[in-house]
Amino acid sequence: PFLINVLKHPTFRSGKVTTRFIDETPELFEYPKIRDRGNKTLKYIGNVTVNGFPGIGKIEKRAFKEPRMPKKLIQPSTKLVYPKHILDKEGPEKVAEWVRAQDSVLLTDTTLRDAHQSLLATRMRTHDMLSIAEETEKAIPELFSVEMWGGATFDVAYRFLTEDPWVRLRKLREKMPNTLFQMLFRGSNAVGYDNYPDNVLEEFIRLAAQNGIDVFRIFDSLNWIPQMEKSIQYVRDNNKIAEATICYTGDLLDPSQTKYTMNYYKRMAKELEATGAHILAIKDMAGLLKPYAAYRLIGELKDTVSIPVHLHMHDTSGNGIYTYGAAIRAGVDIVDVAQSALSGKTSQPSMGSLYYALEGTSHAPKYNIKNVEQLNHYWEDVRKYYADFEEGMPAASTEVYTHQMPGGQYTNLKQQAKGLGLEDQWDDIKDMYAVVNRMFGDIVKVTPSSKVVGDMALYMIQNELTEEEVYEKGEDLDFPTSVVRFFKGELGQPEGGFPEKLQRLVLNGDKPLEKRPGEYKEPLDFNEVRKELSEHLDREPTEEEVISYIMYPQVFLDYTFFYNMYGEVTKFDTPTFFYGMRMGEQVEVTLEKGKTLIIKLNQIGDPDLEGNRVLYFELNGQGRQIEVKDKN
Ligand code: 3PY
Ligand code: ZN
Repeated sequence: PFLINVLKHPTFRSGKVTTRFIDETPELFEYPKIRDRGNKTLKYIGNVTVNGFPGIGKIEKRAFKEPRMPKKLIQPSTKLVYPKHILDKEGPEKVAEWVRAQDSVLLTDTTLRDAHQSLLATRMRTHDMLSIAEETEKAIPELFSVEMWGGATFDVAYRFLTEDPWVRLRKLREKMPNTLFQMLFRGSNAVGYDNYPDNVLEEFIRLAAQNGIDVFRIFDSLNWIPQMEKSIQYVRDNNKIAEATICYTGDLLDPSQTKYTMNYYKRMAKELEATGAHILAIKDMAGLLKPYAAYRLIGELKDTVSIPVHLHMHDTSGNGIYTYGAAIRAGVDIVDVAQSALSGKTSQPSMGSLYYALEGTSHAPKYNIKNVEQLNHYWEDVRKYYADFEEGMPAASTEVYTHQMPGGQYTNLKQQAKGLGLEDQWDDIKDMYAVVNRMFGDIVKVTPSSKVVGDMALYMIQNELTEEEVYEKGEDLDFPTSVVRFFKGELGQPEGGFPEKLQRLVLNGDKPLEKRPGEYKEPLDFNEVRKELSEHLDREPTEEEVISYIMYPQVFLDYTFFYNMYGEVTKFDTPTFFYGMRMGEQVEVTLEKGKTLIIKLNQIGDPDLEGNRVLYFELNGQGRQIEVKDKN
C-alpha cells in the first residue's frame, strides 16, 4: 500500500518531488484501502481539528444552532402544472409555449448555484442542499426552475469539498423529482476554462441530461455564437431545453456606446433563435443593466424573437429589483432570484422582495410568500456556517458600473489578490480591471474572459505597470498565460476583433487562430482515456468519472486520493467538516440508513518530536486513538 500511495500521490505524479517528499507527506503512510469507515471518519475529523480547513485555517469551532426547518407549508389550492412534467411528456417546445402563455412572471431560484458562487466562494455543500430539497419543492412548486449545477460548482465540489458533483445532481434529483433543474454551461468551455473538442461537449451534455439536468443555459464568454452552436444542438439532441444566452455588458442607453447597442443585441437574439434555442437568456453577470435600459432591451427583444426571454442579473449595484420591475413591465417571461438570506450584493435579487414589489399586479409571481419566508429561516441559519468564506462587498456598491466585474468573479479575484499579497491594493485592482478592459477593446467579461482581464489587472499591479508601460516594454514582458491564450484566439473572437498593437506584443511573432478553436481539435478517444484512468483508479471508471477526468485531470485525481483516504465526507454536518470537533464534543455521522457513528473527542495529546499528536476519541462508545501530524 505504501508504494501505491507514493505512485498515486499528486505531488509525486506532478514530478515536483524533493528528497523530503516522504518525510513531509504523512498521508503516504495512511493506507486508503483500509475498509474501516470509522477510521477514515476519525482521520478526517482529527486532521481538520488539528490543522484547520484549507483556505480558512485553524479556527475554534463556534457553537451553531440547528438550522430552522419550515414548520407548516401551505399547499396550493388549485392543481398545478409542473413545467418538468411538460418537458418529460411533451418536450422542450411545449415548455416554451407554456412559459409564453403565463401572465405572471416565472422565477428561477439560484440559491443552490449562483448565489453561493457569488457570495460564499462557491463552497456550499451538498449536505446543506439535500436537507432542504424536499421542502423547497413542496414550498415553491410554482418555480420555473432551480439552478443547482454548473458554472464554478463543478470544479469547486471536487477541488475544495471532496464531493462528486454528479452525486450532488443525482441526490437532488431524487428529492426534487417535479422541478426543472437548470445548469450554467460555458459553451465550448463546458464547466472548465479550456476549449474542449466537440465530442467532449456532446458527451458531457449527454451525461448531464441523463443524470437530471433539464435546462442548459449556454453562453460564450465573448458572445461569439460559433462557440455555442454545437452545445445548443447537443442539448436539442437530448430533448432538453436549450437556453441560449446573450451576455449583457456596457450601457445600452449610453449615447457613446458603439459596440453593444440595441442593434447588436437584436442581431444576436435573432441568430440565437435561428440556432434552435428554446429560450433566450439575457445574462447580466455583473449587474450593469439599468432599469430604463432593461425596459427598452426586453421590450425590443420580445418584439424581435418569438421564444421566451429569461433575465439573469446580479444585484451588485443595489438596483436589481428596480431593473426587474422594468423588465417585467416590458414582458420578460422569467427572472432569476435567490432566497433572501443568500440574495443581494454580488448575488441575485431577493425572491421575497420581488414578491412584495409586484404584489397585486397582474405580473405578480405565483407562490406562497409565507412558505418562502419559512425556507428562508433555514438559509439564514445555514449561511452562518460559511461565514469564513464571505470575502465579498459589505454592501451594495455602484462602482460595478465602472469596473464591470461579474458577481461570480468578485470574491474569487479578491482571494487571488490575497494569495499574491495584494489585498491592500484591492481598490487599485478594481480600477485596473476597467483599464485592462479598455486595453482589450471593451470585451464581454464573464468566465473565462473575465479571468483573463483579472489576471492582467493583477499582473500590472504586481509589476507596477501602467498602460503606457505595457505598450513600451511589451516585447520584454512575460504576459500571463491566460492573456496569451486570449490574444491567440483560444477563447474565440471578440466583437470587433482584437486590438492589433497589443495582440502583436502579446503574441510576439506567434500567429493567432482565425477559426473556432474546436475546429483545430481532433475528437477525443474516450476509450484511451478510460484505460488511462482505470490504471490510476485500479478499477473501471464510470462514464461520469471519465468526463470529469477529461475536464479536470489533476483535480479529479486529487479528489479520488482524498476520497480514498477520508471516505464519504459529505455525510458530516458542515461545522464539523470545516472546523472539526471541540474537546468533549459529541457528533453523529450517519453513513447510511442504520449505520450511525457517534463520535466523541476526549483529548488531544501534545505533539511528539515529529509534530504528531494523538487524538483520543470514542467511536460508538469504544476508545479509538488517531495520530495526526500537526502542520502548524
Ligand atoms: C460562471 O461561468 O461560473 C459564471 O457564473 C459566469 O457568470
Ligand atoms: Zn450570474
